[in-house]
Amino acid sequence: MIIKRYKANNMNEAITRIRYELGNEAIIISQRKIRKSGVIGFFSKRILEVTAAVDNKKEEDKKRRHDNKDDMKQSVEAIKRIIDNKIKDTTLDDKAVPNNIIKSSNTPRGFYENSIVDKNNDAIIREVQQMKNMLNEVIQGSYGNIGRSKLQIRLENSDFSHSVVKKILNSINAMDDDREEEVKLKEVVKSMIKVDNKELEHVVVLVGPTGVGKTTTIAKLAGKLVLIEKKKVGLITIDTYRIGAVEQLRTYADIMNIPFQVIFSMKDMAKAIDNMKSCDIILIDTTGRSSKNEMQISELRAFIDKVQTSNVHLVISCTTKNKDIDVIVNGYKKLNYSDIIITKLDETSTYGSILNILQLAKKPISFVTTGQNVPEDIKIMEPEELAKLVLGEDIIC
Ligand SMILES: Nc1nc2c(ncn2[C@@H]2O[C@H](COP(=O)(O)OP(=O)(O)OP(=O)(O)O)[C@@H](O)[C@H]2O)c(=O)[nH]1
Ligand SMILES: [Mg+2]
Repeated sequence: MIIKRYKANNMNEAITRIRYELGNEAIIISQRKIRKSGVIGFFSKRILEVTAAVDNKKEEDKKRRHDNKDDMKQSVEAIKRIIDNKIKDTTLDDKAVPNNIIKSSNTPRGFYENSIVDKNNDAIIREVQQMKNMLNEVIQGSYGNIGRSKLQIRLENSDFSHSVVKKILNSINAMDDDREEEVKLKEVVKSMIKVDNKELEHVVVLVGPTGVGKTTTIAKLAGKLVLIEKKKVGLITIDTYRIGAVEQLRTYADIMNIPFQVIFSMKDMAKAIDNMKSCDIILIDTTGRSSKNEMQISELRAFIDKVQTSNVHLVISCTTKNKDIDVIVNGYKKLNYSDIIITKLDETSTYGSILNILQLAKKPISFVTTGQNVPEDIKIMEPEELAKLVLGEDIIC
């Protein structure tokens, strides 16, 4: 607060001086008539003494606010320009955002020249940082939907991979007729689903990652073939790696009263198959392997080569993440699988993964499994039924 006294001949003169020196915000605290000091003053004319005050903090704040406002305005302009560029790329990454604008004193003159370069004001840095976060959210949220049709958003929410979504949308766009979008969508999805309806024959090998349900599926298939189709079935396992794996399959073989053999080395394979030559179908269970482990996959390949069959089914769970589907489907391609068995349909409510698997594998689905019950939870599903699942019109409970 500044307090100042003015002596003037009249109030007009006092106010003019006060305004000039203290500004328009100044207020008059008091006024009184006085004589000049000293003896001469005693005989002189009375003059006016006016006391005025101004809140200098207010003035400083106002000035600071004004400066800050300017800075913020410039920050916003700078960010807006970044966003304008970035919206085209749909993301706003850290490299593009004002940390370097604010902190770097080496920023070349030019684009950010008049913005906030060289200002180390913590408050502004914080605010700009908050704005950056907010803008990122906005871009990834509502702005992320710009240019995306309802259909695209729906497909993405069904867990279809980007390439599958793109393929579906392109196919629909290429359809030059007046049918409803929903009808076209179903037709496109159905056309992307291939099912292998042919009967199982000779030697069938199941391969796939750990825990997807290979052994359980072998037991289900054996049950279906033996109990319903009255076929002669033999079971072989090469899974001596996991404790209990052999017993798991032996138990099913015992219950169904069918031949069962465990293979410990490659040279035993031909012999075991020969021993079961009276069987209509021989089902071979394998050890769950990571598709990333090339040595294990090569080992499996050597076993399969010994079997000399073209009936190799890749077993994969429909709960597998998109990125993992890619790795599994491609990693197992070395085994030249002929079909896909998709398991655990009962464990999810979005089935986009089915199309993702098929698009990458480019092989038909032989079976799907829908629960843990042996032998009933296995079936062949037609493209129509699978399309309904994939599009969310049906679910497996
Ligand atoms: N919910 C559900 N569970 C299943 C299905 N198929 C198998 N499972 C379960 O998945 C678990 C693993 O099944 P396994 O048959 O042992 O899997 P695997 O692929 O042989 O496993 P490894 O031999 O260890 O590689 C078991 O608890 C099964 O009951 C299915 O369709 N739905
Ligand atoms: Mg197993």
